[in-house]
Amino acid sequence: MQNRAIAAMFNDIADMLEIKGESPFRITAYRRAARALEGLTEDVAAIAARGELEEIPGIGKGTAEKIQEFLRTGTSKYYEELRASLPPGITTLMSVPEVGPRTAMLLYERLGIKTIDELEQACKAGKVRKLPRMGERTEENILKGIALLRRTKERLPIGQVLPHAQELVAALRGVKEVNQVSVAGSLRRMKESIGDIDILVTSANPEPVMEVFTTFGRVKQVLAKGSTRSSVVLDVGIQADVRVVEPESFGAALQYFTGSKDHNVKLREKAVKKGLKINEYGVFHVQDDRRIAGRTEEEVYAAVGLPWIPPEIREDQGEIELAERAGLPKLIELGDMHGDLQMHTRWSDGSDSVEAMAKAAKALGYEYLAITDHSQSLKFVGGVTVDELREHARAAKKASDKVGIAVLMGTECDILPDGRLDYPDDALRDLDVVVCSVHSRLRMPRQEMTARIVKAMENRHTDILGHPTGRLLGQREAYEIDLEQLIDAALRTGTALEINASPQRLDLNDVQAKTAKERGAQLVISTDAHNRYQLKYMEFGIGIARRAWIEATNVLNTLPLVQLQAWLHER
Ligand code: DGT
Ligand code: CA
Ligand code: CA
Ligand code: ZN
Repeated sequence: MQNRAIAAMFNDIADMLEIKGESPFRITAYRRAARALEGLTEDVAAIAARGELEEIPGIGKGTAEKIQEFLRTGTSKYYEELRASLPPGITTLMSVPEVGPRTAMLLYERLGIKTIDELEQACKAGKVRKLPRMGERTEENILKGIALLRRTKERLPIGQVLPHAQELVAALRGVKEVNQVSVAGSLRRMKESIGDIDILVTSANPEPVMEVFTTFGRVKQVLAKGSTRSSVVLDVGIQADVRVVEPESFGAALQYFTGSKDHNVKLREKAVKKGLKINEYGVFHVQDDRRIAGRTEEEVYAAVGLPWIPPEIREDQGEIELAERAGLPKLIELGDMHGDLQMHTRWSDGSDSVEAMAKAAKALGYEYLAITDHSQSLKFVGGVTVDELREHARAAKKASDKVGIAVLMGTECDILPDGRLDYPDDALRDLDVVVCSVHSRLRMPRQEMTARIVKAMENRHTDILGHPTGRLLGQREAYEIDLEQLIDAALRTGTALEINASPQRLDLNDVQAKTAKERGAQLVISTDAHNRYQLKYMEFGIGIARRAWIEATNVLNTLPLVQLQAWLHER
């Protein structure tokens, strides 16, 4: 159905006529026509075919002609000419919350402003207040609008976004007028950073849905509120858009707005070869515009001869080609995890007891957990001394018996600057799980740092290399290391590489984890939880692993306890 596309064109025309200061009559006519099309349940092409366009309330002779032209050519000459007649960039100015069409044009004509940067400079220089109907207040408001626009344009780490998005989705799900709800976009693909939150909804009655969306507790500002689309800014400083789509188009819209763009481009090319076209409304035969799919994503992929492809791997990394040959991996799922192999307690810098962590792990359905407090040289986080290790192990055993879950006694042992480990061999020997990580002297030259870590992996007591690159998302770059050499060492020594699921780390990242997996390295996914709530971080680790095409068999802590212990003993 082209109804929405034509409505969008009419709204654009109205915007541009407003910029040009045209008669309010004509502007209103286009806005009314846009609304009429949006409210239509029947395909406008069918109405046009019966010659009944002008019978639609809100459609007149001029707009009816443009609808027919659009149905024939996919655009309208008048629309294209209008666009060409306006300075490029003028609609960019209108994206600043305080700037409407008139102001945008005034700014362009009087001050030659075409970009948001130029607008900012002009406001700061006090030039804007001298224009008619403007003042100091207007300047201040425009500057605030620009700041907000910039803030909301920044990307946020997924850890800061996902919880709010989940809350928002839950709030929408609670509205009785809502049928289906899903996040789309980069969040559904579990990218490590998110530009904005995209949500899709089906509802026969969008008004109460939009009301709940725009009044959600974490909304800081409402950017737009309409019957098919609304946008807000959440207090964490990220934009969220909700779109209401028709049930028959829900799958198509979900597919379209999940992206990635590259994946969608490839999919559309494939459709074209079959005489089909895919858009956010459905899959159609090019010849007669007959719809053949759109209600579910499965339907959309099936229409082009593919199985459904998980969102996390929709990045045009060969997934479409593999899907064609029915060769997609069976991606790991949260439910595959049997335990968590890195966490901290009050024995070092964690804030919960061993027992509290054990209870929380059990509540997550795990069969085991490893307590891996910091080692002795990390004094500033209360690293466990050799003397304390025995008592620490007794506490782990006690918690294990009391809670009824296997508590493995471990350490996150520091890798010293020369590559030795922070505990003597006879202390390491008594531990069930040894995770080794770098926490000091982070700025070594590449060869030295790589050799340091490789040496630690060569220690026969090392089981897992923790947060292999040391990056902190948005705060600290990775150490200088040669990851290929670390993977070589992992294969040679049988050391597992960690995907650290803490949203501050996500280390290995998706690309690195994919390389490690392809080379056959053994992986673990651990939360590095510092309190019992953080055990839930596993979700982020699973996201990274799925983006890395990882299957349950690639990950050690999907093993049942007995098999995990066998692996640990062999070493
Ligand atoms: P983000 O928000 O920057 O983290 O990344 P996305 O992927 O969520 O991107 P966004 O929010 O701009 O758009 C959501 C999805 O909508 C995107 O993944 C694919 C689709 N999409 C958006 N704009 C276009 C476009 O111009 N062409 C195509 N083919 N798809 C688009
Ligand atoms: Ca997005
Ligand atoms: Ca978006
Ligand atoms: Zn660590």
